[in-house]
Amino acid sequence: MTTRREREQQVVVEGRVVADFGREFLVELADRRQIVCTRKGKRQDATCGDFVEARLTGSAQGSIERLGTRRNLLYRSDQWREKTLAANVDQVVILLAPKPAFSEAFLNLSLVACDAARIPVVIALNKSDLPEHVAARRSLDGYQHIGYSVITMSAKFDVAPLLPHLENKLTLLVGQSGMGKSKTVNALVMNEVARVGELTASLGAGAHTTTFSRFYRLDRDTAIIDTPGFQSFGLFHLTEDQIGEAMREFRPYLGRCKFNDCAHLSEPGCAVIAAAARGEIGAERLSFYQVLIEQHRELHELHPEWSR
Ligand SMILES: Nc1nc2c(ncn2[C@@H]2O[C@H](COP(=O)(O)OP(=O)(O)OP(=O)(O)O)[C@@H](O)[C@H]2O)c(=O)[nH]1
Ligand SMILES: [Mg+2]
Ligand SMILES: [Zn+2]
Repeated sequence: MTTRREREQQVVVEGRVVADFGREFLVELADRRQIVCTRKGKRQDATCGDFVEARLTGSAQGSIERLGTRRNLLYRSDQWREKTLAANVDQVVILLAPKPAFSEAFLNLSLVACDAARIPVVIALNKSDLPEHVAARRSLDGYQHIGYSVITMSAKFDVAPLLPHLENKLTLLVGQSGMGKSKTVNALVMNEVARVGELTASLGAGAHTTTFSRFYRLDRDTAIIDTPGFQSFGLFHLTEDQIGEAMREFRPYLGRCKFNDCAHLSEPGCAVIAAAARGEIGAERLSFYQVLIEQHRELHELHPEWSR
């Protein structure tokens, strides 16, 4: 005779990670039941969006036994650690705001990370109800020019411009703290499901800044993942070539430099630098790229043990 508890422990179920609390994960099963899972003895390597097999250890508890193959994985990294953001998403919406003012470096780093992970991107400027949005929107013209979708919206008053982009997709929302990711999720779900950080007079992170990633279903085939804001999108895990290829307007010129191993910093006969001099590549984007490569080299020289 086996006890009920023993029988439950033998049951392996399939599900999807819908919240990543760091040490524990919320896994949604086929019948929409959600169980809290650990991942014992392993690295905490599961992430929101992962398909998993879990062994039941109680009526609403389990342990993740196996991760399914990932279609894609977005993560950031520095010399010390890697942080997964989500897996198996259809697209990323990078949420920006005019106030607090978004960082253009953050935007460029996010674009490189998404491109290197082969995940399509939409750039969304939120808080269009604020007067500062006009200048902020103008600063995004260059991104639209090189082929990115740029939309303007207000989580507070009008999320309609975002809707057609979300349909039948799993979207990952990323952005710095205070841009309005959680407010956007609440507007889409039409409920106060995600805690919004009402900024205090001191500015900085609100009291309700998001601390873990969570998946919200909008309809049967549409869902969105809210993530905690962060300030710097570290790309330590990428190679210099991957970074160069992720600069989409560089692509027509790659392979045309005088030297095969040209890093487009100051080498003679560089096709990328020549294109920038003719105005075919934006000076700010080239300078962002060059500073990134220089920082990347410094970090990798300090930590050769991690370099590929
Ligand atoms: N005026 C205006 N304020 C907004 C809009 N969207 C969000 N906010 C405000 O911006 C602040 C931050 O919003 P959140 O949704 O908590 O921002 P977040 O991106 O989730 O921030 P983290 O969780 O810290 O990463 C709150 O005070 C919101 O009320 C908007 O469209 N217009
Ligand atoms: Mg939030
Ligand atoms: Zn070059």
